[in-house]
Amino acid sequence: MTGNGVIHVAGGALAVVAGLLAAASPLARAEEGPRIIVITAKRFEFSPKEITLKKGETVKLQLKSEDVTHGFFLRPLRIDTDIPAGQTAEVTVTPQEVGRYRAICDHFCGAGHGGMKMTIVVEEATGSTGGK
Ligand SMILES: [Cu+2]
Repeated sequence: MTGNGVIHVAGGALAVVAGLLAAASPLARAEEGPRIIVITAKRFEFSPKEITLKKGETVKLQLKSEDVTHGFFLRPLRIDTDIPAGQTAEVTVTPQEVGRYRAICDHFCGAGHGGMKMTIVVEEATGSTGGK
């Protein structure tokens, strides 16, 4: 029997996980990093249907496909990426213009593809309060 061997393998896996957690913690402490917004893509919609960003604020969009490959295209914000089937694509964006933008899926994904879109609202940043 190789019972001891199995135990050793399990212990090694735990050590690897612990190592990964330790390696990740310095990043987790950097709270100045970009805000992360998760957007889910599936036939034939994005969820949420609308997000609001602040002008000049850098955000990281995590685009998750729950089924097939989708696209995410928003020319004014210079976003043009594919979201591979079942995977997550990341884009970092810093909007410079206030407005309402329409992001579309630009990778054909089926019958409802033409209606697959979402809205990204960019608002004026309200950074300083009480500066009357
Ligand atoms: Cu599509």
